Amino acid sequence: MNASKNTPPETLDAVVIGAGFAGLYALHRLRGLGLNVHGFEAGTGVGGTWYWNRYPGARTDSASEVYQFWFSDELLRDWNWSERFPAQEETERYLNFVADRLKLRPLISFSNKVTAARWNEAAKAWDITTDKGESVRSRYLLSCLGPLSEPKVPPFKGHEKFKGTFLHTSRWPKGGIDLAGKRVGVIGTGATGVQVIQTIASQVGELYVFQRTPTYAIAMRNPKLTDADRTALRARYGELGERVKFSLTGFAFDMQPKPWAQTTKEERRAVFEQLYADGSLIMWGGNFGEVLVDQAANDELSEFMREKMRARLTKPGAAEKLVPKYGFGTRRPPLDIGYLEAFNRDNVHIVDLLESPIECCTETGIKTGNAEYPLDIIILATGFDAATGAICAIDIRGRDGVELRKLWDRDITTAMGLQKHGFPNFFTSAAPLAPAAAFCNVPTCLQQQVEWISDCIAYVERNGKDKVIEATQAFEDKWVKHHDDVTGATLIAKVDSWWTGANIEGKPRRVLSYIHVGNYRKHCEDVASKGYEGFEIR
Ligand code: N01
Repeated sequence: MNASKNTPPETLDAVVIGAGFAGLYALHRLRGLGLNVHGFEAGTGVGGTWYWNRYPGARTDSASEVYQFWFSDELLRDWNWSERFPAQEETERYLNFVADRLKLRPLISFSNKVTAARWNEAAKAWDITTDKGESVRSRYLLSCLGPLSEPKVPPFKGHEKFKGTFLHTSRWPKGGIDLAGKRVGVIGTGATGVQVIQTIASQVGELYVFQRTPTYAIAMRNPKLTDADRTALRARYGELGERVKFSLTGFAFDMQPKPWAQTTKEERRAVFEQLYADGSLIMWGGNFGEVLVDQAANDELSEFMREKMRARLTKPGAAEKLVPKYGFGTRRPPLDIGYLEAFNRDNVHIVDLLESPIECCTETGIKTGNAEYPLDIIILATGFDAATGAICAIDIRGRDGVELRKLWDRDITTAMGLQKHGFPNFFTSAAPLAPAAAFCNVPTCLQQQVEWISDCIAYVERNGKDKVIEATQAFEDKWVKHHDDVTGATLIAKVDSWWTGANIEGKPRRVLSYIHVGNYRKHCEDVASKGYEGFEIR
C-alpha cells in the first residue's frame, strides 16, 4: 500500500467515485474543507462521460458557455471554447485542463473501479474495495458516477458468434476504428445514434440503421467562436451563471413567459420558428411550458417539428419511417447536424425493427424476421441503464447489510437524489429523483449537488458528535410523493424511454428525474437553511 503517489491512505475522510464533472468538483471542494479525500476512477484519465464516449461525432447538445464550471474566475478566464457546441475531444480537454489547474490528479487512483462499499457501524465509516485490490475506510462516500455511464447492451442472441467488430458507443477505442468502405450496422437512434449516423454516413461503404423508435431531430446551429464572440460571452458569464440556476432545465433560457391560452396559433408558430432557428435545445426547454403537460399543446408543437423533419427528407417513404408519432419533448430530443439528410444518401438504409425485429446476430451480420444484413461492424447505440445502473454495479450495503441494488430492484426512491435512507454518509449526484438524473443541462445540476453535499459535510463535521448523517425515512417518503406529483403531471410520465426507466427490462418504472432545476435548488436550499431538516445528524 501507499506505493505510488496516487495510492490513497487506508483511512480517509471522504472517497469520491468517478472523475467527471461532479467527481473533479467534489475532490476540489472536499479538499478545500481540509478533508483527506481520495478519488477512484475506472478510466485511465479524467472526463467521465467525455472520457468514455469517444464515438464518431460525439459532442455536447449544450452550448459551451453553460457547459462549464462557474466557481472559478480563473478557469472561466483561461479556457477558450472553439465552437458553440464543443466536440468530445474539446470537452475532454477542458476537464483535463480543470484537473491540472486545480492539481487534482494526485488525488485520483485511475484504472481503479470501486466494486463494493459496506457501511461499518462500529467504525462509523464505509469500507470500500476496488477491482485492483485497494481497500480503504472512509467516513463519507460520494457517488459521482454520472447519470449515463452503465451501457445498456441488449442480449442479442448469437452476438458472440459475430466475426466482425461489435461494440457499444460508450466503449469506443481511443485509437478509433477504421470505418472506410465498411458495411456498418448501427442499432439505436437516440441522441448517440443520431451523432454516429450523421458522422459516419459519408465514410462507410453501406450503413444500415436498425431503428425501433424514430427520434425528433432539431437542426443544430454550431458556429465557430471568434475572439470577439468569446469576449462578448465572457462579459455575460456572471449573468448566465445565475440564469442557469433557477431555470426549468439548467440552461440560460426559460419557458415562454406568455401563457399558451393567451396566444393565437399564428403567434405560437412565429415563436416556434424563432426558437427553431436558434438551432439549440431552446426549442424544447425554452418553449411554452404547456407543451410538457397539455396534450393539445404538445400535438401542435409536435406537428410543427414533424413538418420541419419531412422537409429535410427526399427519399420516398423515408418520412413515414423517420418522423416520430409520439409527442415532441416527451423523450430527449437530440440536436443534429445532417442526421436526416444522411438518409437521403444511397448508401444509407433504414431497417424498421417495428416491421420486423432483430432475431439474432449471425457470424456475418444481423438477421431480422424478414431479412439478413451482412456487416463488418455492429455499433450498439442502445443507450444506458440511467441513473441507477452505475451505482448498482457496485455492491453497496448500508446499515444492517441492506443492499442498495435490492431496494432499487423493487422501487427506485431517494431523498432528493442526494441520499438514501439506510445508507449513512453516502451521498449521490446524478441519482434518481433529482434533475441531474436527466432533465437538466447536467453540469449545472452536478455543480449544485456537489455544492450542497460539500456544504452538508462541512455542517456535519462541525455539528455531528459521530459525524454521521442520514436521510430519515419520513423525509424520503415525502420527497418521493412530491416528485411523483410533479413528474406525474407531465406527458413524459406516459411515454416509454430511459427517462422513465422503461428502456431496461424489469426496471421499476418512475420518472427518473425531478422536473424543474430552479425549484429543486430552492428545495435543497430550504432543507440546508433549516439545519438539514429531514436528515438525522448524530
Ligand atoms: O440512448 P437512448 P442514447 N433493439 O436510450 C434503441 C445523452 N446524450 O445513448 O427507443 C433495438 O436515448 C432505442 O430504441 P427504443 C442524452 O441525454 C447526450 O442515444 O428503446 N433498438 C433507442 O433508439 C440522451 O438522451 C448527447 O425503441 C434498441 C436507442 O437504442 C442519452 O444520453 C449525446 C434496443 C437508445 O437511445 C441517451 O442517449 C448522446 C434493442 N434491443 C447522448 N435497445 C449530447 O449531449 C435500445 N434500442 C449530444
